Amino acid sequence: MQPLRQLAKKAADRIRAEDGIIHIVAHYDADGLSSAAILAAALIKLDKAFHLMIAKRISQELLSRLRACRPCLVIFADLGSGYLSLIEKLKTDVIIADHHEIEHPWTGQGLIHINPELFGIKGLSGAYVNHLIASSLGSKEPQLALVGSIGDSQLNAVPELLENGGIRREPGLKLFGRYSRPLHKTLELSTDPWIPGISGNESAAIQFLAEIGIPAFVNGRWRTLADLSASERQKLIDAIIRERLPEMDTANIFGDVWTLEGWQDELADAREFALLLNACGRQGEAAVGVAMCLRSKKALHRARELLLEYRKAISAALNWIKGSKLRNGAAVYILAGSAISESIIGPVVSIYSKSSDKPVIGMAAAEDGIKVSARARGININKIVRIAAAEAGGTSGGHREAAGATIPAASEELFIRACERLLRKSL
Ligand SMILES: [Mn+2]
Repeated sequence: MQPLRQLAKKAADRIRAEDGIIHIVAHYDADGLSSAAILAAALIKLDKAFHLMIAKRISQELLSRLRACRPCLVIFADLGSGYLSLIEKLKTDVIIADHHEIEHPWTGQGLIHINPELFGIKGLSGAYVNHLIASSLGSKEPQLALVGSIGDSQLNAVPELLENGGIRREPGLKLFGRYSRPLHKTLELSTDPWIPGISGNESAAIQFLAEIGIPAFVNGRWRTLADLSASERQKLIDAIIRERLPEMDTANIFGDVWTLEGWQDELADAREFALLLNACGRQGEAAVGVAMCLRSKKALHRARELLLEYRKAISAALNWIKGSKLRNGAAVYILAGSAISESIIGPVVSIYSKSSDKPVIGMAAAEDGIKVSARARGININKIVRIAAAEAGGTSGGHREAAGATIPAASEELFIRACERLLRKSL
């Protein structure tokens, strides 16, 4: 990771030298919002003036808005590498700190491009790349870098982040609400993994705890998963596996649990932190997510409300899919129109693709055409989406197994035909 660090230092030097307003444009998911907060924290410490914009993608419209600010330095965080030919037209100094696939190699004057893909390094997040810049500026936020990495499932830098301190890793139950929900609620509301006979049934969850001898209510308050002693936790794990998960993949329920020291309630759990950030960004209140990263208590309250709305929107979308006839070819196509919001089509396709052995490609109506989101295992879906989107007159960006694109309205048939041709060739 040495070459990355050198580029990060170059970026840090450029930032230090800037006396004007620094414009940051960050992606709107958990990785992008933690990237934004990491940069913001560093710039605040240096007393630099900055302006922050959160974007779903780079568009002509976004670039015109930027250009109107006459920026002297723009930092693109967790986006940009897929849109070099558009960014080039900004004609200003640019730092791109991203990890998405690179559209074409522009090495223009005034560009510092930091992306692990440049060196063939995989598994690093946008937040980690921005953490390298911030570290070079003397501001370390390894906890936020971890949250972003978890949000994007890019975990290769985790051992290094752990060395910075402030993060505890232990094997445990991958259930949400470890700090924030009564234990029986955690069990009841667990949908991934689904615990047969308990998920979706509050009284069954309470009864289950009583049967295995774990008190749910002590000293006038409901206990959380984090309140359990080590032996109680073991008892719970044994009981779930023995009695409830005979045919289920138990790996699904166990995994690394990350505790962030110095953070309260659900923010102490890095997975929950990432989920809250995603909810803020995708429910259209990205600023709340960034403020939460910068430790605003009010922002956390608002984020909780947004998470409730986000969960509702996702389960409504999954229900819509269940009741719809999907197009089936070399991939499964979800043509959602305006039935699913473009800002959640990505997470919805992600969840749906877990139960599909074919690539899954979702499409939803967007302000500027049709938003496409694709997931696949074992093939480079990004390449396929990139070519198909270009044939349909659109733009794209993403990773090997998760890609997104925007194509013009009414071009979905063109796009699907191209995907089918390319997929059949690659299978
Ligand atoms: Mn990312």
